[in-house]
Amino acid sequence: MIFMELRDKRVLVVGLGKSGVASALFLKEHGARVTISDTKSGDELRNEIPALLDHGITVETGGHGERTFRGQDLIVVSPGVPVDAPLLQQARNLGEAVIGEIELAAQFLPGPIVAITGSNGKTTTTALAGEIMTAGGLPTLVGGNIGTPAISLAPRATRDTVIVLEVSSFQLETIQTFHPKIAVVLNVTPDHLDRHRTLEVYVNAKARIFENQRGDDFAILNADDPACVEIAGRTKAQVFWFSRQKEVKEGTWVREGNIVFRHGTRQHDVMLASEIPLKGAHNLENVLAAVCAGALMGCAPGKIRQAVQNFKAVEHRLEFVATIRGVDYYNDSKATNVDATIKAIESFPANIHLILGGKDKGSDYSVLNNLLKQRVKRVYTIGAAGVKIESQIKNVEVVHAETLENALRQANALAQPGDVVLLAPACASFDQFKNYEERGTVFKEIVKGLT
Ligand code: UMA
Repeated sequence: MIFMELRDKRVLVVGLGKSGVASALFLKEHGARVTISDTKSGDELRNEIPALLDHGITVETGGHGERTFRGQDLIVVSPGVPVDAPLLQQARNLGEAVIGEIELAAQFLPGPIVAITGSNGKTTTTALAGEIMTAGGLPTLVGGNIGTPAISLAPRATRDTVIVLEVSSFQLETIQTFHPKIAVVLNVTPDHLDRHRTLEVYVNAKARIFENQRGDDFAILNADDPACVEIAGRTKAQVFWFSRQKEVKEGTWVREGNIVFRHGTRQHDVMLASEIPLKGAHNLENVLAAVCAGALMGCAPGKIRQAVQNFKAVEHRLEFVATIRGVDYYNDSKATNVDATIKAIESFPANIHLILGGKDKGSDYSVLNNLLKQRVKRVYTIGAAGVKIESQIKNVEVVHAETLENALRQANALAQPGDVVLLAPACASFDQFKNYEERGTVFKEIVKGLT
């Protein structure tokens, strides 16, 4: 924790979404002279602007003015803003400090941080780790990419508060001092290539989670994921592993159906893997990671077990919605990349009606082809990526549905009892929806209307 001095500092916040609004209000509260700037029009942001103006924050909409970026002591960027944006480069050249919202938060969070990243599973693991810490008797706050900006936790955090944060590659690109006591990397598979350009840049961004770790910290990594094995050497922290498939030296694994935790000579059974109330092998990995984090924070095995048993699936993550005329409907709107879609498909043995599409992120959809052949009856494409997906997938019948509503209407007409209708779109939502939450909510509303 650093507690940078903010009083009377000129600070520009870029992006007026969740992170920007929370940052601007926090900075203002600490005496800074705050401007917030967004490319969206004032009309699009009409719900957010009044509260900012009421707090004496200057608001710029409809684009980022070059002059707005000049003469600032600090610029705080939202995760959705590309780090190499020319105006940010220019500001850096002029000696202005440019940090992300998560870095700002890190400077005002006095307690231990448990940071969780990965291409997939981080929301579930973050929520579960939060529940485990709480059950273990630790005062805990949960936030970050999961939806509650980390900076909004700062006013409630004391030295004793464990901060469990989901962190994305976007957020890690703009850290400086961010220093997790425990850094968890669940897996690294291609995602966000539209922004990061290459897999290497993306992996490097993820690995920055270790950047400020020391020998008395912990890193928890997936022993079954080759990219995790490759980056393990980049942390100075003590490395713990989790594995679905093999015994690990230190960390968590499954032995004869039992989840086991080992640290040095200490080893204990935590719970049966069959007690996990979540679908899919990937969720076993998420549980192993969260259990390991909880055990390293000193939570008792009995409390960890209780927290896992009581855990409810996160909304929009392989969420069961309804059974209609014998057909099960699942909402995995959070499956915003191809790997997440693979995991969603693997959670059902066969007879899947799969809704794919949205805003493409430079992904290769042909890697789905084997699974489509084995498990999927029909694909329904939606959104801007529809045509690209149709050109890359094969071995399966495809319906060009354009909209979620049309996809669901057609799936409802074609599905037989015992089939599964699954929204796991492998794409971002921003072409047709505000975010993946809205896409998932719309899916659920339409499904409820089918009954
Ligand atoms: N904007 C600009 N200039 C730009 C780019 C964007 O002004 O050059 C503006 C947009 O017009 C918009 C605002 O910035 O008004 C949006 O900012 P943002 O995209 O950073 O979104 P926030 O609402 O602040 O939400 C962010 C995360 N969004 C992204 O990383 C894209 C949320 O993660 C996170 O929950 C939230 O902060 C709180 O920490 C969402 C996400 O999609 C769930 N994350 C990606 C993922 O999980 O794959 C990384």
